[in-house]
Amino acid sequence: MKLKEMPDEELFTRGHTACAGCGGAIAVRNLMKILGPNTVVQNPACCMLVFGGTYPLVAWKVPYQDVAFENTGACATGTKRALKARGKDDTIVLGIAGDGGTADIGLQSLSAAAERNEDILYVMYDNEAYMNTGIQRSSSTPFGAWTTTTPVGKVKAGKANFKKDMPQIMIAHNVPYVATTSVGHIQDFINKFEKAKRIKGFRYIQVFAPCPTGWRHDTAKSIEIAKLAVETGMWTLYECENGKFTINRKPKFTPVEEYLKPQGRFRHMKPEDIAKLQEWVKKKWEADEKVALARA
Ligand SMILES: Cc1ncc(C[n+]2csc(CCOP(=O)(O)OP(=O)(O)O)c2C)c(N)n1
Ligand SMILES: [Mg+2]
Repeated sequence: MKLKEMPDEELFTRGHTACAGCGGAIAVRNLMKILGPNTVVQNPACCMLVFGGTYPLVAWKVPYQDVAFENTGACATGTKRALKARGKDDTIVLGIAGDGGTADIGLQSLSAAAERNEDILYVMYDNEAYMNTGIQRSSSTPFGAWTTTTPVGKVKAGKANFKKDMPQIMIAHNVPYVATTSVGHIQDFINKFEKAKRIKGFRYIQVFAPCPTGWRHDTAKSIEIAKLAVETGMWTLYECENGKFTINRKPKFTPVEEYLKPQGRFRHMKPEDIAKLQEWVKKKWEADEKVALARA
C-alpha cells in the first residue's frame, strides 16, 4: 500500500491529548489505519495510555485494554489465546508500549512471549525516555542525553551509558519477524506493518518516535529530526524475517552534530562526547552490516 492509498477511516481519532509534534501519536494513527478494525489493543502505562484514553474520552475505535506497566507481553498472550479459543483467530492482538515499558520493566514478559512464539504483534514506540512521568532516562535513552535523572552540571553531563540494542535482543529470540522503522520514513513504516499483519507468530517492531517535550526541540521538527536520525546512522532501518536480515536504507552518514543540534537535550555536549557518539554510530553500523552479511 502506498501512503496515498491509506484508508481515510481513523481508528485512533482526533481529540486525543498528545503534545503537538508527538511521534507516538503519528505512529499509532498510521499504524491503526494499516491494521484495521479487527484489532484488539493492549497498552500499559505510558504517554499513549494517557493521551489516548483520558477519562471519559477514548481515542481508540477498537477494543482496548489498559494493562500494568510490566506485563504487556503476558496480557497480549492471554488475549490472543482467549480469542483463538472463541474461534476468532483472525483478530490481530497488538501490544503497544513505550521504551520504558518494553526495554526495561516489561522486558521479562515480552521475552517470554517471544520465546513461546505467541501469535501477537508487539510495538515499542521509542521516544527514548520515560516521558509520561516527566522525562526520566530509560535503557533506550542515547548517550549524552539530558533527562531529569541524567542531569547536566559541573560533574555530570547527561546519560553516561549507550542506548540498549532492543531489536537485536529480539532477533536473538529467533522470532518470525523483527523490524525497526520510523515516523520519518512512512513508506518504510507502511511496508513493515503490512508485512507484520500477514505473518503468523511473534512480531516485534520498534518505531523511532521523536518527543518535542522531552527532546527539547521545535514541535514542527519531529519528522525532520526522525529523518536526520536515519541519515546520521543514529537509527538504522532494517528487518529480520525468518532469520534473513536486510538493511533497508544505507545512511548518508551525515555528522551526528546535525542530529544533535536542533535538540535541547544534547545542547551541553562537549566535542569529546560528540566524538564518542560518532564512534558508537560507526561501531553499530559495522555490527549491523556484519549481521546482514551473516544472515543474508
Ligand atoms: C509498576 C509501575 N511503575 C511505575 C509506574 C509509573 N509510570 C507510569 S508511565 C511511566 C513511564 C513510561 O515510560 P515509557 O514506557 O517510555 O512510555 P512514555 O511515557 O515515554 O510514552 C512510569 C514510570 C507504573 N505505572 N507502574
Ligand atoms: Mg518513552
